[in-house]
Amino acid sequence: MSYSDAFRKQGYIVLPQGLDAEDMQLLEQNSQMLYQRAESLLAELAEKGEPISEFYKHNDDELIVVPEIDDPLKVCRYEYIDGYSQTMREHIVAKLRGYIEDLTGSEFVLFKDKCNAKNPGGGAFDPHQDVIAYDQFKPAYHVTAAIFLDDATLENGCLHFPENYRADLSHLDCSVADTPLGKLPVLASYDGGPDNGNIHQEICEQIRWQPLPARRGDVVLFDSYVPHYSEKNNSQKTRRAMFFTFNAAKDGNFYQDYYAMKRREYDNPKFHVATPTTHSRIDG
Ligand SMILES: O=C(O)CCC(=O)C(=O)O
Repeated sequence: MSYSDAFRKQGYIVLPQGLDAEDMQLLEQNSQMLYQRAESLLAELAEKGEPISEFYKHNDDELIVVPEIDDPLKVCRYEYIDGYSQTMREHIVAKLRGYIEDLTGSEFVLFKDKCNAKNPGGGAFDPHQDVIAYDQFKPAYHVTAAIFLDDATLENGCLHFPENYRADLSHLDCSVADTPLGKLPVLASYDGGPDNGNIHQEICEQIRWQPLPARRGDVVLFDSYVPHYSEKNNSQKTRRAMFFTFNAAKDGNFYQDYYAMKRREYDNPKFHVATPTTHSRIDG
């Protein structure tokens, strides 16, 4: 099966070692710089006693950092990588966009990005479809490139994808979205409460899941409809992965609008769907 057939069927594909040694060296240097910035922002804000949500209302071009649930000084993730780092924009993001354009045969632009730190003992993401979190913006179809700065293993909480969720769930009567890949299902998810954004449990149980361990340097491309989850990191080391989400260029460029909204509404649970942060938890 060709890459694009596999992508159409499963909603994801792996490009083994899609980033070469030179890319990884550049990525490593930049991610260390970005991580340090994220850490020092948390420390500065804690020292000043300024709530993070207030800080971002008047800092338009700063890296966006989200702390761990149980430690306001520990980085859970950071975002706005392309906006903050010219090197990342010109080398890594450009390369990933090229992969997506080759795969789909159309032009794409960056929609959002992030680096999940996934620290020991934390970082589980419940089963979800990414598209649920993006519905306040026009594009209805996105492709994410996940890249791994550390091997993603069963122990440290690698991603899990379905073998073929559309076949598993073909009997379900659910809403569908029109996408460049045809009609794709929008699965019922919890709205509010501790499971906000997660796919209903009884649906998850009907999906045949498979783990997708990945090596440092691998690239996984997945669309915004394919359900996925990851378990917590049971190892002693942080597992770093970056996620660059693109939308079709014909739908418009929303990167700056997305982050302007995120800065205004930092605590909005929309921006924390199925994520392991306190913000994803709202009272239903
Ligand atoms: O970082 C992970 O383990 C999973 C991330 C994920 O599922 C997501 O960001 O949608």
